[in-house]
Amino acid sequence: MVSPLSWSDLQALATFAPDRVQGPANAQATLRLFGQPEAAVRATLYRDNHAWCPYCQKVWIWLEEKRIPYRIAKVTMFCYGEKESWYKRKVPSGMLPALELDGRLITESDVILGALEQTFGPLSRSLTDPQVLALRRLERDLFRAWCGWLCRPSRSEKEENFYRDQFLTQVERVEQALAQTPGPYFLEDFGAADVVFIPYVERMNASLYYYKGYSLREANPRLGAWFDALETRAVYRGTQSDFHTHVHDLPPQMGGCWSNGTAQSQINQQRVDQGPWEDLPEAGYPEPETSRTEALTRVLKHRETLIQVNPVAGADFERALRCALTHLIAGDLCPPPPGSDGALRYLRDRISVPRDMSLYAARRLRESLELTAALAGDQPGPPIPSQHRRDQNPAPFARSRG
Ligand SMILES: N[C@@H](CCC(=O)N[C@@H](CS)C(=O)NCC(=O)O)C(=O)O
Repeated sequence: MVSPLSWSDLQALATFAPDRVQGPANAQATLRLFGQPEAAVRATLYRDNHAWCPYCQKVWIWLEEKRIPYRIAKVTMFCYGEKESWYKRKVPSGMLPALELDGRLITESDVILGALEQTFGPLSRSLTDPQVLALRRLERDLFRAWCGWLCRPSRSEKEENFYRDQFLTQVERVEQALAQTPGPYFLEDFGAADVVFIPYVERMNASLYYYKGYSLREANPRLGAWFDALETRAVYRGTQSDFHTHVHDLPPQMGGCWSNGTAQSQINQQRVDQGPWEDLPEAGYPEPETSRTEALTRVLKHRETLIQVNPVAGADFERALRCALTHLIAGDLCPPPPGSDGALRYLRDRISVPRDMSLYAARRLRESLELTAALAGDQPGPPIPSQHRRDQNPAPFARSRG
């Protein structure tokens, strides 16, 4: 057991400094150039602050895969804060995503992708290619079956099984579609068809594991191989979220997610909420060497706001946080002040991927917050609301971004 490092000691170890503009896809960038001059920028993507919006992820991946220079402007979603008035003047409904392309404002993700395709050419095949169109319809069928199972409470086991089977029928169609080509993607190369499936299949994998005890990625070999192939792509990894983030961002967006209460779903809920987080079927690629420095650097950037907005933080949360960060970066357990366990767990439960940091960095930070909290006690943090996520209001962080 050691004493916590000082903020300046920690700062000296916070060496994560990726190139947000020219380097790999990342959620913090506001400008992406892909080696081109800023004058080459013709597009601005308006997407949500927290990278929770699935339709935004579709456009985001498309722009990154095609390496189109663009700006990013972030907007608040209704479920976690107040919509910016400048955005309501632009898009009165407040809906995301929107894209400004050569000064023209476009809404609706499919219309946006169509306009991008017309301007910059298709990503592999066109969205209007007959095979891509058929796959887009399949994606919608899968989406509807997922909502049917997840987003309504079942009145009986029979009804629950009925909706589960409806979903599994659609999954089988997806497995067959993936089997049509020798590679792991929907068509011969990675392309628009894959981009259309990514956002919701990622959310299905997370939500069904947690609420239904069903592991989409593990139960279906073709989908498993598809996820593995996606994770070889830096663009996908840069936009990828994790189970904890999705299972708690979806209920207010979808109007509720219902657990089937099975023993497996309960085991999975415990693992996602309290760890251990290793081996969750949410990521299959090896942990990057930078995960700990990434987590440390990201916390330090916002440390004052993180302390201010924590509703259970007492006077000594500042020291408790240094204890957790000392464990994160030096590997030494460091006893936090008595009574700080609830505040540490409040923070553990509000790390959002990829908004705050990447998946492995978040795992390391959650682990250090939990191991440190456990030295003080077993007080849980305040529960995560399911009707809204105003506990995730970005406004104080936007002010402190500087
Ligand atoms: N059909 C639209 C759907 C877009 C949509 O539903 N966006 C949601 C976020 S995922 C939204 O902006 N809702 C308003 C809000 O939450 O603030 C599209 O494809 O772009």
